[in-house]
Amino acid sequence: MNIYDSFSRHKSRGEKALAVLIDPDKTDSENVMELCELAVSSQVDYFFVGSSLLLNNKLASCVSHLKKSCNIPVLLFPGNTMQVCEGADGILFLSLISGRNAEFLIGQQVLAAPMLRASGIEVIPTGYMLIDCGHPTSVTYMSQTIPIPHDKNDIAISTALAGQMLGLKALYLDAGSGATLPVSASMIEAVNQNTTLPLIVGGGIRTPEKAMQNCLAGADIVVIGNAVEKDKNLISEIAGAVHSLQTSQ
Ligand code: 1GP
Repeated sequence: MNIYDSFSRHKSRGEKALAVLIDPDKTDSENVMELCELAVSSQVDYFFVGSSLLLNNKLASCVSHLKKSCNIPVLLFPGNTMQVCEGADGILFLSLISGRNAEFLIGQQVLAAPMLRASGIEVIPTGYMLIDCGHPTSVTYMSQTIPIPHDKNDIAISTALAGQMLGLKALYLDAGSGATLPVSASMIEAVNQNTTLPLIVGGGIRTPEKAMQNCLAGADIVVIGNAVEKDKNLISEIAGAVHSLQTSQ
């Protein structure tokens, strides 16, 4: 089964999944091994790897360490074309549909497409939607885009619908890494009720309760990054919460 099939299966069966986001700048080979052990024992479903800004040239080695250390699928979650590298299983091929910066809607994708075709990496076309979290984030600054207001569910629905109608295969609602205000359950529910694509939600999720609330609202895949960098034990707690919903639906 390819990765997108597994996304679709989460959606159709109501089986919720957890992705752990890894910032290569903040991870070394020892960290990766420890992280993989925890992730395997907690049955983490995916690793996402990337950042809106990388300061070191450690992406390829991070992906390679992850691949050597466990069998959890590794997906690139790139901030730009410099974060396309071979060795990953797949890539969230992001189009920043909440913004109006052509460079992140289609420009970076044009540059990456030939490399991706040659790499054989599984490409998952993803409508990426930034949601305001009350303060500027690295990704809003780096992409030079304005996020969707936190409480404007109608804009989120319309944007998600447009992404689906344009043929994108997944949607990602992101409040941004370290967001103080995560995407609201009501926005997740609104988008989920108006679209049929696998729905990924991340940004500022720090507790099993919030992860579970997002899943109950309709998120198929919950992403955690920042919180895990501070406390690795959260992986098993949040994975337990997310996966507990599989049997109860
Ligand atoms: C950010 O959705 C991811 O793009 C994860 O956010 O680091 O806040 O968990 P956190």
